[in-house]
Amino acid sequence: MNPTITAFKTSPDRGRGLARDMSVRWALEEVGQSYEVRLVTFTEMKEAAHRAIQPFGQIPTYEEGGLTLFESGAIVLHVAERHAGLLPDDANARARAITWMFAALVTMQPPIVEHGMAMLLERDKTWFAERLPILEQNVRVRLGELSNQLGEAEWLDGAFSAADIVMVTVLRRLGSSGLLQAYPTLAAYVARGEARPAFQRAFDAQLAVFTAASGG
Ligand code: GTB
Repeated sequence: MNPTITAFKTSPDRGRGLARDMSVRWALEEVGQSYEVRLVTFTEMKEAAHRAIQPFGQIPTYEEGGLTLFESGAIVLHVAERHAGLLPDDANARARAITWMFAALVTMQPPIVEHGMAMLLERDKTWFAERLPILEQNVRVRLGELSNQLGEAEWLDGAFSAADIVMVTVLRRLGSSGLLQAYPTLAAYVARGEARPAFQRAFDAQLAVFTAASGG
């Protein structure tokens, strides 16, 4: 039986693949696992039926037989653990890949999301002009550190892994901010991720939802 994930019925990202179902779709595509998608409205996300599987009333979720999961990182890890190809066999390398998944979500993501939310919601606030450079600098610090770590490597730690899915997905949140472009090796890293056929299939699938919802 195919797993079922949830995604926005109408994504506010307008099909740019920035919502967190993207990493789950990408992981499933990488391992060749077919999946179903249940689209939910913002209202449905906050209802009891959805909160029973996602306590915070968000997407994505993952249901497979008797198993129900939420948190995109946990779902990607689950997919990677159940299929070959997204985590190294060597125990130490596997632990390092999982460490990088956490680093993406817990160390890289917060300043990126904080910056994105301010750009979205605080532009009209009196403090915005003063706050923006601080938020940008917080992002730059992390991008600089990640760039130093990645160097000229193709992926975070050896072969492509679930860690790269999560990290590339997080970095894509920088979107049109222009912040990533100052770090050419990171921009190239994201482009390498986006060029993977599995990424493209995942991207096209979420874009098709937006196109259909907007009558295209
Ligand atoms: N930690 C959770 C996870 O990783 O699964 C976070 C899940 C989450 O933030 N889900 C968001 C959601 O359901 C959608 S992805 N929000 C509805 C709500 O909280 O009421 C976040 C997101 C939303 C919009 C854009 N965008 O427009 O660009 C990008 C990302």
